[in-house]
Amino acid sequence: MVFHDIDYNTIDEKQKLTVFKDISEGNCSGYVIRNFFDSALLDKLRDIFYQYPHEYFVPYDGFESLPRPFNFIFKTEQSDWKREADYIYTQLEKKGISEVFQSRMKKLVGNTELFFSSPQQAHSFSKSWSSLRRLQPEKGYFEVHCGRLFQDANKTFYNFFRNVANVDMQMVFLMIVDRPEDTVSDIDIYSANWNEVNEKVDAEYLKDRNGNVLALKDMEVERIQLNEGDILFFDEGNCWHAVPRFSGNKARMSFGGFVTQYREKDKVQFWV
Ligand SMILES: O=C(O)CCC(=O)C(=O)O
Repeated sequence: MVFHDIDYNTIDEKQKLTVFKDISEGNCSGYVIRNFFDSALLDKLRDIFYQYPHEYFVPYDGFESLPRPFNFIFKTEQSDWKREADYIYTQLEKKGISEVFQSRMKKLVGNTELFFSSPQQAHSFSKSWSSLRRLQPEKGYFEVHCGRLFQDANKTFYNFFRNVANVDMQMVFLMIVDRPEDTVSDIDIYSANWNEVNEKVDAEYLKDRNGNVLALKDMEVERIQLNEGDILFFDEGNCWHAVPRFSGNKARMSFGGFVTQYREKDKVQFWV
């Protein structure tokens, strides 16, 4: 697996980075862009999370997300999810984060057009272009998964989106806002790709299309380390990945969202 590792401050216009094109065409596995956000911007993200009334958070075990993940909306009140999406969208605008994020992104994507989901969007399930997630020490983690695993469970959404977008190319951006102490890996990305490996047996085993059971512990894995403010891009839909449990006192906060390619145009949509 090849992950390009570049400091944002060293990128000059002549470099013409094409992050999403490279990932979607399989020219690399992903990009880590160091220092994409500085500490002042990270503080603003923390404020957004902590200023949201705590009693509104749905208490999942060791995990909170603002807004809650879109695949939970059918199980909960739509109005709660909409309030969360509206809150984060408005705050990101107000604090100037959307503007900075978009202008910095432009430096990474060549001619690819960027489209950001918003609460005003009439014809979509998605009402926010990003979410803030917090995992608690010892308890919080994300078991091995990949985006395509969830397409069947969210057929209505994906069939709708499929009309305009190549939903099988669902990339992701992931920034670490608060990094726990002593973390070995911020995210483990396995060499298993949905094209060959399309079944999850349990938290430790996957199954390929020939029926072979594969142990994660024997698989090639990229253990990505991100500092606060670094951002990672990869093909979340097809590459199996996991966020391991961690210890200590500090919670892990991440800021991220999906980035889906359009069909007809060199365009991507940021959404959650
Ligand atoms: O670290 C996170 O916030 C979640 C990353 C992840 O597993 C995903 O985006 O699919």
